Amino acid sequence: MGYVDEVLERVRTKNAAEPEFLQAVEEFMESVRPVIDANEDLYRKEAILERITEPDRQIKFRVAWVDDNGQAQVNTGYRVQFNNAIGPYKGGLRLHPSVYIGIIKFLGFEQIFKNSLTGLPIGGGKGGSDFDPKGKSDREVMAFCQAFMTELSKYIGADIDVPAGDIGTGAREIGYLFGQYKRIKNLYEGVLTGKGLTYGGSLARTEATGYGVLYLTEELLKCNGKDIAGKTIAVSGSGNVAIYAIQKAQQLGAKPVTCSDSTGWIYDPEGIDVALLKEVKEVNRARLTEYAAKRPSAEYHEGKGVWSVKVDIALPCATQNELLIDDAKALVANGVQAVVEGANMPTSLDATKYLQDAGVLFVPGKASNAGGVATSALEMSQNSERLSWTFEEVDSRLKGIMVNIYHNIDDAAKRYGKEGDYVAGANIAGFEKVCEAMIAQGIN
Ligand code: NDP
Ligand code: 2IT
Repeated sequence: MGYVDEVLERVRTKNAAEPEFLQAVEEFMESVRPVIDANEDLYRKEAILERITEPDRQIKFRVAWVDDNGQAQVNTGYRVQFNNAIGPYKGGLRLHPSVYIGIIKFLGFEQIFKNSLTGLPIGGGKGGSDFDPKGKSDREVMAFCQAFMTELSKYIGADIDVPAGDIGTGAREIGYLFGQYKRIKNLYEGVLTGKGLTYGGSLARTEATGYGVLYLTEELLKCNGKDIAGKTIAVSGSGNVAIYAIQKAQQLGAKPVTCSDSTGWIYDPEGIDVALLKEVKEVNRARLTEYAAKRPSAEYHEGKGVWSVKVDIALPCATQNELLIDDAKALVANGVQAVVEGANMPTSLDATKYLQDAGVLFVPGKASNAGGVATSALEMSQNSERLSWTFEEVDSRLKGIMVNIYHNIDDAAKRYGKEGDYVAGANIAGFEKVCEAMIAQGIN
């Protein structure tokens, strides 16, 4: 058996109860197979694949807090510090009831290669908890965040590990987490990103992931002889990534006609009203039914369905495995030209293959949603020099990074005879830098 298959078998056996982690590893292994096969003896001797699929450490802890009824509640907290070959661990904190170690490991693993693709010095990590912020009062969220950080603070630091937002963790949560870190450590440092603008945050970080998805999409289309202007787009999700993807798509002359949340979805043939969506989701923290009630042109549907709409481009921006094989078939039947991931691993492996085989331009999240973490790294730079840059400066760097990522993944795919396979290109380009750094630093 070849080295790749040997390690894949071992990873499957060892992590059998973590399907999302295995899915991420399987995609990665298939992509880097030609790189490994070209120099199998070296990589085997270095145990590079065993080392890169085994986190540096996994921290798991109890988070006890008191709810508004005076009742003590207990959640589980996680931080997986996956790989710091090219920089301090960096990656978000997910607060969602579905969180368990397999979710955090898949996200941390993806983060290694994503962070490498940004070209900035950041390693891969991820954390979170099975805490559900939905329906909790601000005081309950604060109590949870303070308890969570009380333990997490032992393991992180501006030069060690720098967490940020993800599903369920936005500006409010980052504020409470930062306040508690500062109180415990008596240290004012850039230990988190996505901070508020009054205490070390960067302009354009809020917009960065969604904007970045569109900057990459624009370059992808341009280099494939197409234009984003005039395109109709299906977006899923209605959180941080989705909102700013919709906003930038409109600025580029495209028309996003859908969005969704965990209970239903909106079809708005006149184009999503971003100001209204922001009011419903960012200010009122309400359901999309409220959007439909205030927007005569919008239809609200219960359940899933955004991929059934006829569009030119699909941008999954909600969560993992939200675009499955039947969705891919529906999109292709409706003539979709590009699928660009805003979320992490939103497309299942069989759906990805179906789209690629049908000639759809497909870009994986580790490349297309890297604008968020890239701008987090820019926030770290600003914190280190104790300065803050203008919105225009950060935004123009973000755009440059996304254009660069597109060309790097395109080149990597071509170098291995896989032109147009951006999944292979992203994994290969992300892996090459981390691999070289790991080998240079010896066995550890
Ligand atoms: P938010 O919490 O702001 O929004 C998440 C959105 O997805 C909400 O609309 C939510 O609906 C929906 N959603 C979440 N889980 C599910 C689910 N299980 N089923 C259906 N819908 C769901 O998160 P973000 O926008 O920050 O993150 C979205 C995706 O983008 C995630 O995959 C994240 O890892 C990824 N990402 C985020 C980055 C960032 O900078 N924030 C950077 C790179 C990637 P509801 O409100 O009903 O829960
Ligand atoms: O998945 C991701 O890249 C994020 N949630 C952002 C991580 C970060 O450190 O900004």
